[in-house]
Amino acid sequence: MKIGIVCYPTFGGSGVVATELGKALAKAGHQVHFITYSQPQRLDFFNENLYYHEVNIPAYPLFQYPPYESALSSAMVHVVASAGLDLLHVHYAIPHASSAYLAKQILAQQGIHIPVITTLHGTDITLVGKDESYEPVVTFSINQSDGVTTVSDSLRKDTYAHFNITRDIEVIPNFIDLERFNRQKKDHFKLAICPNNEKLIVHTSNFRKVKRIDDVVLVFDKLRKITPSKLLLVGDGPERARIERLCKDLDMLSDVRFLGKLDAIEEVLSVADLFLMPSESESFGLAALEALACEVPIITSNAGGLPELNVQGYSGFMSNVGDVDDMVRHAAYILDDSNLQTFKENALARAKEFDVAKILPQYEAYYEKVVENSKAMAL
Ligand code: GMT
Repeated sequence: MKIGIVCYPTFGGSGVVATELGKALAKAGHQVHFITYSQPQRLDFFNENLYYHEVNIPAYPLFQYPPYESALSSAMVHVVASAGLDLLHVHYAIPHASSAYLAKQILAQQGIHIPVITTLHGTDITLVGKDESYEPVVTFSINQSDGVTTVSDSLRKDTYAHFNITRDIEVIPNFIDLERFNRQKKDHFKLAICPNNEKLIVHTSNFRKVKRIDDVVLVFDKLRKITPSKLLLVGDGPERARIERLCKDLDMLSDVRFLGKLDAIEEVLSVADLFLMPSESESFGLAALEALACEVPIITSNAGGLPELNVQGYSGFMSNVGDVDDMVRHAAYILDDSNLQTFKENALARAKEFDVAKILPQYEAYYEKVVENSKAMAL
């Protein structure tokens, strides 16, 4: 099949999932065309089935806000027509689904019928999308898509709850490439950070409010008094400066390191003992799945789709959002030397259930179904 993939190319779960999906589809023999405004962060793999088309957004003094959606629709029109695509798969509703709708209408006038699948990732529904500035367009473009998927059952329910959706939604969870995400031997790195054999706690995110990084810091501050440990904070974003101040105020800077944005996240996870994700809302929690794949148990909140990933008392523990003391109690239990190895083994076993080899066929089957349905509708 020839598939066009549209996504945000920079750091962020939706772009990572879209790019990894495209790479896996290309390896499986499909022809994949990425249509994005810059080269996707994880597009570090090339084979004869992968193509990348940059969306050109010309500047003009009149444009206070460059009309990205129009440029994106035009790029979709060009690529679908010139490459003879069978399907457009857009990730994150805003504005990709409405741009795809416009491209589809333009192509129909040229006698080209292109089905569109929209994958909803989380904040496009739970946060930004339901704002009245976007809601009518999001509702319309979800309803007009030929196929819609969400990354968890929780997000599917949220979509029906927040929008007037009149169509079926398929759940296809996030997945993991276990060839890349696995526990590597990095003893020298562990020794450099934890010279006295302390336990290593990791949090990775885009440092937005929804991630509740204050809770990461507060959990760690209490935990280090029970179990000698160090904290690595990976990523960057609007909350970082405030969180650095909080660590300074709590006199923790000797036990905490801010690593900033990092590509080789699997190397850090390979030396970690515990991963923290206390998010306010999380449609799936891809970063937690990456940790599990590197044999790192997880302490998460029970928000959104996290209960579909984290198995209570097996891969880690869940607590109510903001329940710092409960998280500390569970973290200390996991880190106890008599429990840690079992949790590490369970973490890997749980990650294997989301192996790309298991999830890719679900996307392929859904693609076939949507393309067949739309051919039948066009007759
Ligand atoms: O986590 C983020 O804030 C980034 C965001 C995105 O859309 O780029 O991630 C969302 O999509 C991921 C991939 O499907 C999910 O694993 C994350 O849980 C989800 N984030 C939230 O719902 C907050």
